Amino acid sequence: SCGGDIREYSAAMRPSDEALAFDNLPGFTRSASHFDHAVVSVESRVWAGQRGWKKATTAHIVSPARGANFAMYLADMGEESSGEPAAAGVERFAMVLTGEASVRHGKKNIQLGPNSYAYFPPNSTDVLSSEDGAGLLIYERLYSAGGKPVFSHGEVEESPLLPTGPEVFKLRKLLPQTTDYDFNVHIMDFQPGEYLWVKEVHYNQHGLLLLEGKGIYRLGDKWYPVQAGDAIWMAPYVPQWYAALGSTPTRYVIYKDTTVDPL
Ligand code: UGY
Ligand code: MN
Repeated sequence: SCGGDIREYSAAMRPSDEALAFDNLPGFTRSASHFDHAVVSVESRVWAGQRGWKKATTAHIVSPARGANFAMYLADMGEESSGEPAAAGVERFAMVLTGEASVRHGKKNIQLGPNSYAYFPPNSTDVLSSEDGAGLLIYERLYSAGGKPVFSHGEVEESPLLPTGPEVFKLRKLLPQTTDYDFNVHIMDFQPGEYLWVKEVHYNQHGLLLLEGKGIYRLGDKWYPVQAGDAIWMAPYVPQWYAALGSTPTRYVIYKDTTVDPL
């Protein structure tokens, strides 16, 4: 029957919280993939088993299939899980995002809590494991520098702040800045309203994970609203710029291939 039901359209007047969570909109994603950059937003993770990872799943964000010289993925380690060493000649950097992992390095058993990291040089035999579960960010690449990189580990906040020239963001580099290393992992902190001074274009590649905060990332001629959990791949020479917005600071972690001869 008609006439009896009163139909109101309150959603048109004032969207519900659910409607405002755009990531729940069917078929909608902020993820984007272009020849020189990609955004992999939180709702686009695909978890799968991966050789070498026991009782763990991984979600790849960047790999050479994109033309990258590195791989970037998340590892969701379950109880009593482990990650075998990387393939021969491959170096690995792991940062703990959640939970607790450990590394057996020689006779030492190193505990890695949230916000700590470890670097495994190529052909390291050290095994990563977790008793109660952990969420990890992993970077890997075929080592190319011909030096002698060594195992190291640390906690982000204990790494010293470095000078940034005209930039206002706070900068840490988690690996030694020597020619023994062909990449580094930077931690960058912005207060809301702070932005990159340099509208960067450079030969280096990046794999970025936004750990906290939100803002606008410019990649090429596109502008992406981004929030904690979003990941970004930047190819060589893609114009890149970030402004931190909202009411809380931004922190991101970013891979950069350094001291590699661009020729
Ligand atoms: O070091 C860098 O290239 C860094 N500032 N890039 C970036 O944040 N997109
Ligand atoms: Mn850059």
